[in-house]
Amino acid sequence: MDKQTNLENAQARIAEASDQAVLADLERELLGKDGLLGQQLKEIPSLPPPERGPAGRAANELKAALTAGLLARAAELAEADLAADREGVGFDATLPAPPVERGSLHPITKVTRRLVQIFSSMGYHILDGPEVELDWYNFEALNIPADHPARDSQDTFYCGEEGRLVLRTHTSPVQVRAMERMTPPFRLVCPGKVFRHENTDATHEHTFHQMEGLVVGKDISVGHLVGTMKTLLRGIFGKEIDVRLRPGHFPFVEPGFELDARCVFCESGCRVCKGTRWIELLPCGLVHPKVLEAAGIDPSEWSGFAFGLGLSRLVMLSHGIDDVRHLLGGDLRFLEQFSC
Ligand code: FA5
Repeated sequence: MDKQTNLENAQARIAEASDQAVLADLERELLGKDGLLGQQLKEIPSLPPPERGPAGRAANELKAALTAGLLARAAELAEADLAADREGVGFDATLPAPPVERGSLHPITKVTRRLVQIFSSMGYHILDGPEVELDWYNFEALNIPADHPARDSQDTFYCGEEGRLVLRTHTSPVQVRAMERMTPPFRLVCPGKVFRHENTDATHEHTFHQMEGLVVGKDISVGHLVGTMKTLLRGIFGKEIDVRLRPGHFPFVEPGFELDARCVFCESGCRVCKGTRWIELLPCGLVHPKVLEAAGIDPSEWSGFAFGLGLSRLVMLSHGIDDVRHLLGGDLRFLEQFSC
């Protein structure tokens, strides 16, 4: 059979295809390796060289003709299906529409947005920084040299050559990047994802969220820090909440503190505050002069405070979630509880 007849036969079969499944089989048969086109392509290498060019062009034309025929028939069948639906039982314009599934914001996104709102209203810049960070910004510039024991408390994912790159273990490196670029006075917060090589449990994830805060200005004191934290808590919980400071050690702040907030869930001790009436909220302190210096800011002229809020922990607290692993576990049944 000559090539023209082959093409005509194929076009006739396409025109007769009774539904999309038959058409799909036909497409495989005609355009596949052993089909009409495949056969024609296979013959080309065995042809005398002067005939190969024209044979290649003919194969391309065949492919274009078959593809056009298949597409046209697919469109006809789709139109016919639609028409049948309109006439038959498949379509009833009076039926109520199926419910639309609504997505929702992740609770971490919601609390982040709320915090951004609170801090923007106090004139803070909102910054972002890289999740894959240089060792310098994550540790060295924060007064944590290579042999410092504080590195052990933030189990690190090292990546890149010679351990120069890490997945940031906290949002504090954004502080340093910001101080390098900005001229004091300034205030900023930087929410984001951080990573630690943790043995995970109900309160420890390998990937979680923090929000760093930094204020640099003249005569910044612990009083400014406490006042700002109380404003933050008022914004989140909608009422005045007492806070207290305990000594804490972080090489990039001096003095360093752990800030606790009065339990918002009870009057006399509960599961969340473990009966103490205080909830451990965030580490903070006055920026260490060496950190200011490393970023090119004169510590004899400027001072500042910094804090590192665990966002995952805050979401757990405000929603009574008992396991941090639910947050990024991807279980929609968990997340659907927060839709609104
Ligand atoms: C820091 O990461 C310091 N960069 C915070 C800081 C900033 C101190 C500025 C002083 C000044 P720490 O390792 O304690 O500190 O972590 C801060 C918060 O992150 C903790 O209070 C906790 O809420 C949260 N966090 C720490 N590890 C995990 C974890 N594995 N899973 C979930 N949340 C965690």
